[in-house]
Amino acid sequence: MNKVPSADIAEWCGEQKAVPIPRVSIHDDVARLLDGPVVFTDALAGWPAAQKWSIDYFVEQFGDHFGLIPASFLDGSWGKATSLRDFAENLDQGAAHTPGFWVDRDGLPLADDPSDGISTWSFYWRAFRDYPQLRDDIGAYPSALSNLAQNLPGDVAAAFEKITKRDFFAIYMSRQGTVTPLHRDFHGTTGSLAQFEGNKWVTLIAHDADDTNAIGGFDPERPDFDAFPQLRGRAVYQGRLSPGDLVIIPSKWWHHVRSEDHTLTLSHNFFTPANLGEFLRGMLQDLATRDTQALEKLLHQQIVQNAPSILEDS
Ligand SMILES: O=C(O)CCC(=O)C(=O)O
Ligand SMILES: [Fe+2]
Repeated sequence: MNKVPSADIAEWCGEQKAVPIPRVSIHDDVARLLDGPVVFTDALAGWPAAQKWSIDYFVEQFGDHFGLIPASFLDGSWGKATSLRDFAENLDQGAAHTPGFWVDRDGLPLADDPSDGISTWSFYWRAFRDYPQLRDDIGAYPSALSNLAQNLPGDVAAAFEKITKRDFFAIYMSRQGTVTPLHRDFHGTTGSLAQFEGNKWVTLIAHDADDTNAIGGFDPERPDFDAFPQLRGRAVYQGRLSPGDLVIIPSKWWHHVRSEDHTLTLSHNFFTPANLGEFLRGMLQDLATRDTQALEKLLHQQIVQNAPSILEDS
């Protein structure tokens, strides 16, 4: 049967003993703790969202919102186009039963159900693009975090999001049993997950400068340290995220998340004085890639447009 570890008792992760993620108050002297992960237990108390947000509330407010629901966090190669209401009302049944139609990564309809019986999935919702008023429901992040991203002017944040193709804020609605596999967040940003409904079991693994994305193949629920010897001796933290909790995922730390219930979470990535440089470097690299493509297209057009005169001249 499912064992349900309590919030302050972590499990063994294979041969490695996991450390319970420290549960702290915004009133504690947390600066010394912030080298590693923490869960703030009272950070959301004053937020309007803490009183308002639930899956039912979003269905009431935005039920007709139509979205593409990726069936896999990392691959995103297919999903279902459905409404927020249909998604939420069919959480017990799963993707195969939810009204809507299957689409590939470009949003083109698929003739057959590609889900292969997979019924755990998340509605990753870039809600703040469509409904910026939701930002008013989010309060301040703990000052100890030195979050430089939270109060960026809207147009600056929008420009950054456009360039990186990532959002600083997003909402996850997830079916019970959904797993977000091990990964690290973009451009060295600090991650945070604010929990509004249901419980999540979070595993965090310290990063190393030599890490490559291959580490993402490690499954903390079936740990194989022989296949990933570089993870031997690495700090592993675990804890349960319950409504009202805010977990901080330090820059570049690997994380794996299991929804123990149907869940509602606000994800917020940000930069601080410590990782602003890395974020900007990552963003400039994105911009360079984008520019190169634009330049290529422009040159291509120029060449094609001028082709007749070149041909005439010859
Ligand atoms: O809550 C989850 O399932 C994982 C979210 C996450 O890791 C992220 O937003 O980067
Ligand atoms: Fe993440």
